[in-house]
Amino acid sequence: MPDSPLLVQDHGAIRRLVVNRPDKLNALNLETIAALDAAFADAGQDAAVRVVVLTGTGSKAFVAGADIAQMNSLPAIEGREFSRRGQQLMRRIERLPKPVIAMVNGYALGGGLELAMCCHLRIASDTARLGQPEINLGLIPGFGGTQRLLRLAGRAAALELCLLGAPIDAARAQQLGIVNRVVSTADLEGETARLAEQLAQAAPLALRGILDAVVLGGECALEEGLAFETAQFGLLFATEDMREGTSAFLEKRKPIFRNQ
Ligand code: CO8
Repeated sequence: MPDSPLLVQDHGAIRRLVVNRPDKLNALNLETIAALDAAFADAGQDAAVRVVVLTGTGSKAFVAGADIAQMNSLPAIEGREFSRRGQQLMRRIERLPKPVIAMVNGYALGGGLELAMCCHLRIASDTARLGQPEINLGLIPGFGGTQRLLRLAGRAAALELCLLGAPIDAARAQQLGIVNRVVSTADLEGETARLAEQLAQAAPLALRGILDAVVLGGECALEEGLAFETAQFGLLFATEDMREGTSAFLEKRKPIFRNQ
């Protein structure tokens, strides 16, 4: 029986999804994209899951891109379908109602960087290298990279990475706002676990409100985004967790959030 292209591991309320094609530097073929799509759909619906951590097997790569060998053999019409399925997955991750952390443990290239950019937070090892090298293949980013890199790091950085195709190191990626934190390889698992644990203890409905307001609000005009934020803020007054959080502050104790 062949190894599964995706490993699913639960640690309490934290679900780890591990792309598992180390011989191909965790490149995304259609099977892996389908497995990720199903796994994120499941994580989104499972009330026991409060945070998702996405990473790749091994110490060399997060994901080194879409599978070039598979793309090379695809006829034009299927190339379009490949892009469509990839984009559907990226959008699902970005719109997940719970936080997703990309633990970037090595190369995040092409579709791999696009995958990391859909996640809500990115923590990288100091040896990671990130880039959009599609130009070297006669291609452009096809899983939303032109748009998300532009929004994350601005036009100059998006054009530099996509036009020149050269990868950058983790420190430069942090300077450009592409990754949130950079830590040593030895600390990557521990720091990611700490971050995930902090999010797992937070009020899930408020986390969801933030994700909705920032992700969806960021796609609107300011006036609409502000109206959306107000609506989300007001809705949280109907939650037990908001009463618990404010009461705990007043009673000088730690809140316990129950997702209600
Ligand atoms: N696809 C398929 N196989 C890959 C990929 C990939 N993206 N990356 C690495 N591999 C394979 C190699 O072919 C090799 O396999 P084998 O041992 O069978 O020859 C194995 O992984 C190990 O790789 P290397 O021997 O090349 O390892 P190195 O340490 O020498 O180099 C690099 C590491 C620099 C990461 C190098 O492997 C590399 O440049 N990889 C390609 C990176 C890349 O160009 N990524 C972008 C791909 S295009 C893309 O992602 C488009 C997304 C949008 C698609 C839209 C759908 C239409």
